[in-house]
Order: sequence, then C-alpha cells, then structure tokens
Amino acid sequence: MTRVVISGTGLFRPPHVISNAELVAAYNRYAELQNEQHAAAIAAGERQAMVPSSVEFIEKASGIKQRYVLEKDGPLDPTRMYPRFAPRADDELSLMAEIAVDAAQQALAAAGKTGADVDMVICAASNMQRAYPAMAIEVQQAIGAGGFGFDMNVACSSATFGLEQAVNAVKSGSAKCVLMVNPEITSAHIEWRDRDCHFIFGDVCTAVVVEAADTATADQQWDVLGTRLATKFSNAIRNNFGFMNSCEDGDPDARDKKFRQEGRRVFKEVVPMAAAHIEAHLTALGHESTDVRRYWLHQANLGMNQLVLKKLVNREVGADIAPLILDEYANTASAGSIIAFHEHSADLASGDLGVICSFGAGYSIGSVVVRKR
Ligand code: CO8
Repeated sequence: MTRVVISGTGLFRPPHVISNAELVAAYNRYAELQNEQHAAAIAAGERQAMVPSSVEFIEKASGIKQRYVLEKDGPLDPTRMYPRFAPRADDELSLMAEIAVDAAQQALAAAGKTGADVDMVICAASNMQRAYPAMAIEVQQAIGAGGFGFDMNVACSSATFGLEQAVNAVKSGSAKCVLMVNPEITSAHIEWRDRDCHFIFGDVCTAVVVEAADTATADQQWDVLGTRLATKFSNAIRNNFGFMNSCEDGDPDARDKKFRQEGRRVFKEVVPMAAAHIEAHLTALGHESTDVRRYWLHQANLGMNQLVLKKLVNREVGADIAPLILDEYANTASAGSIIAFHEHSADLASGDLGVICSFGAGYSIGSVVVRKR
C-alpha cells in the first residue's frame, strides 16, 4: 500500500483584526439603538430589551480575545452589523478562491511543488460562496493544476474529512498529489446581532498538500498513520440557509438562515465523543493517548479542549501538548486544527506522534494521526 505524507501547509490570514473591545462596543451600540427604536413596545411588555455583551464574558466563556476578518467596517457599523463585500464579475476570481489560492501557494512552496504537480483539489469548508461551478475547480484552474476538483462541507470537520479523502485518493492511486484548501469566510454567516454567538468566529484559509511518500521532497514531512471519521445527527448546531429558501416564501434574513447553536449542549455532548474517538483511533493504531507528543485540536473553546485532553491523558496539559490558536483567530470552523498544526509543528522531532482532530456541527468528528519523518 502506498505510504502517504502531509508535505506542506499554508495559511492565509486576513488583513483586519477585530478585538473583543471593538466587537462589544459595536454590539452594545446596536443594542442601545434597537432599544431606543422599540422603546414603546419594550415599555408595553411586548418586546424584550436587548442586553449588552461583555468582553469579560467572552474571554471567560470561550478564551477568544480577537478575530481576523476580511472586512471590518460592516460588522462594526451599529446600523449594519454584517460585512460588506463587493460583488465580482463571473470572470473574476471569487473571494473564496482568492484566499484559497493564497494559502495554496504557501502550502505548495513548503512542499516544494507547483500547481502543475497537483492532480486533485478539494475545497473543504463550512460554507460555499455559490452552488456551482465548484470553488475547487476555480482554484484548480488558478494554480494551473491538472486532474479534478470538488467541494465538500462537513462544517467544522470539513478539513479532517477532506484529509481522509486526500489520503485515500493517493493510497488508491486515483491521485498523486492532492491540494486541500479550507477557505472559511465565517463573518458572512454569523449573526453579528446575536450576543450569544457574535464573538465566536473569524475568517481564514488553510491549505494542505498530501502526496505519496516516494514523491515527497519537503524538509518537513508527516507520515499519515491513519484517519478516522464519525458522524451523529444533531440539531444543536444548525443553519437553514439554502437554495430552497426563496421558494419557502419566508424571510430570507430570518434568524434560522445563519449560524445558531446551543453552545452549552454542544460542549457537554461533544467533549466525551471527541475524547472517546481519539482514544479509540489511537488504540486501533497500537498507540496510547500518552504516546502523543502534540494534539492539534479543533479551536472552538479553550475549556472544551482542556476537558478533552484531561479525559485523554488524565492530567492538565499546557500549550506544548495542545497549542491554542483560538485566542488570536477565534473559531475558524474547519481551519482551526490545521492552523494549530501549521503554526505549531516545526519544533517536533523525527518520530514524534501527533493527532489533528476536529469536532463540530453534524455532529462530526475527524482525526488524523501523523508521525514526523
Ligand atoms: N456577553 C455577556 N453575556 C452573554 C453573552 C455575551 N456575549 N452571550 C451569552 N451571555 C449570557 C447568556 O445569555 C447566559 O445568560 P443566563 O445565564 O442569564 O441565561 C450566560 O451568559 C451563559 O451563557 P451560555 O450558557 O451560552 O455560556 P457558556 O458558558 O456555555 O459559553 C459558548 C457559551 C462560549 C458558546 C460555549 O458554550 C461554547 O463554546 N460551546 C462549544 C460550542 C462549540 O464547540 N460549537 C461548535 C460550533 S462550530 C461548528 O461546528 C462549525 C459550524 C459551521 C461554522 C459556520 C460559520 C459561521
């Protein structure tokens, strides 16, 4: 069987930062304006007054301190509260493809490859900019790749699910060199006017090159020892945005057409699932959770990751075992565990074992066990 490696990663980081203080100031001003506008209905008990958000809550509940975004004036304008993206002509590169190409070029450079070496492109992300043609095919053309491409969406687990498709394609011989990109423009699909979730997400794009060990020339290479995926249906994280909305004669801007979740329920239900999933995967590969030098976990919540790790290794672990990037990037959906891997893997030694693991809507969990070559 062909041995498969991860031979390069790339990261596109958007140019704008929104701090928690800026976010909360904009939200609180929006809430004040709403309360002024609906003062009579609130006084008559027909409507609930909006309550303010707080930096202290956000940092204590999630560990998030800031987020990168592609556009910050729109979400911080209390009379707008969503980003402003200029429409592009059909013959211009779409925004998702543009950030994917940026991350892809970095990943290819790290792998010592060019676009011409790539024969499969996967665009794996939580939201797609359009129904078709696939973003992956646009990226394929933009980087000069051959072969084929397709889009896939498993919400926050899109990247690990994408990696399994990439690894299996190389193992089976249907591709030689796979580029997977994870353009996450989360700012267009969160509800900035809802304090329960306005702080959660950030924009970013990651890219990973997967190829056969015998074609890899990169300085840093990671043997993929195994991949494992699991799903279990849940409505605890849901978004009803879709192509049938306009036929349903409802409000296209209704609250259910953007990200919604029962955060506390997700936390409680997903932590034990993720810990058991990783442990079972490691056991199947003949390893124990304490053999792992580094865990690159999904970046949704600091406390969540600490609890997953505590269940796995029976003790508190620090950033050296499980690096945190959500303080800087917030939850970047599928890209989170890949950012952690990209930024915190170079220091590992040959032979060190690591686990990339994502968990999120679906529910979905994906793990990729790697060993540094
Ligand atoms: N400021 C002040 N107070 C607040 C705020 C705020 N901003 N928000 C909520 N509160 C209040 C609540 O109203 C509540 O008040 P009360 O007790 O009076 O009812 C109190 O604070 C506590 O609220 P919660 O119980 O909701 O707070 P938690 O401690 O549970 O923290 C979190 C909320 C941070 C959301 C936490 O539950 C969490 O992180 N859970 C895990 C969630 C998770 O992992 N989700 C994965 C989602 S990502 C994914 O799968 C990808 C989806 C696709 C991405 C799409 C891109 C847009």
